[in-house]
Amino acid sequence: MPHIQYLDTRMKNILVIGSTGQIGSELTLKLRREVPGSTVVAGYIPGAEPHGELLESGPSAIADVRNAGTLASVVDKYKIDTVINLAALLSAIAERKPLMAWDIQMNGLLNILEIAREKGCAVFTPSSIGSFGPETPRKDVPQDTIQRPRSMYGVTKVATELLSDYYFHKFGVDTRSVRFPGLISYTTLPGGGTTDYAVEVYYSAVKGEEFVCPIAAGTYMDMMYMPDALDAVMKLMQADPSRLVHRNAFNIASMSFEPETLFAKIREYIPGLKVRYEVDPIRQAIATSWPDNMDDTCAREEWGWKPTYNLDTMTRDMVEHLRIKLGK
Ligand code: AKB
Repeated sequence: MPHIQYLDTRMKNILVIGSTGQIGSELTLKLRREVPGSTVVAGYIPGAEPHGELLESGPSAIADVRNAGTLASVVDKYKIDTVINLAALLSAIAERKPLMAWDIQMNGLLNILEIAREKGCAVFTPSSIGSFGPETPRKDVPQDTIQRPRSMYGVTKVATELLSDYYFHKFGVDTRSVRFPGLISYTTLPGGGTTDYAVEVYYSAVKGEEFVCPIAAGTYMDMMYMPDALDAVMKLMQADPSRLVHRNAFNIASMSFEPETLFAKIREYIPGLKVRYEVDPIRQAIATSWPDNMDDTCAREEWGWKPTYNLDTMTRDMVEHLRIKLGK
């Protein structure tokens, strides 16, 4: 336990930074619906403004992690007690723009943690399977293990875990996090990630278009359906702190597959799916350096993590929703 008085999580006035991204667009609405009496501010950067229900169902504000002054005024204005920091360049794009990735992921995080320290906020900043590297055990990755990633994204994710733990132990800031697998959803597309193929193939399948796969057959990665990922954030942020042995960041897992297994499952629902491989060397190098699957025992024991979806139930749901969304 930290030697400084522990700051309890409140989850009443919540700022979601990156609210229009793949996770934020769904998490912001879920928090507004499911946390009674909460104010959930949709933080965004110019050019990625909220629209529709996200804009209409609650307040929104410019919240660029690189601008500590504006962030602090949003935190003051809405009396924010919890910051969900989803600002990040994903793994493949971060390899193309490493300095920008460092700026957003590290300088941005430091701004948030300093504000949290001064104003007593809890902070959630996701880590990822990207925090592992080739020296990590390939299978059933333990909670505490070797993390020597080779990508800039991975470097920033390990540093995020360490810096968040530092602020907890040193200053008592209530930081908590999970290592997300590749996330699959039908609402908002991811962008610039190594696991994006596992979302994009569903769109191609439903549209009846050939899918060009950038990841080689046989490459296993942990994946998760978005509803489980959102539940993980809610459950962890509301967990009894006295049960948390770990903080930044918990392994969470629900399924691990390689491209051919996914395509075979989709063909059970859309038999005509056509796939051609055009392996992207940047994404493939990253994927090869990541483990096949994580062991999530600590998350299950310390805060009751339990996923609901498997590959079959996720695929059925994805296909159903995309058919409606795409009018197919
Ligand atoms: C990516 O592929 O970069 C992300 C991740 C696994 O963190 N989806």
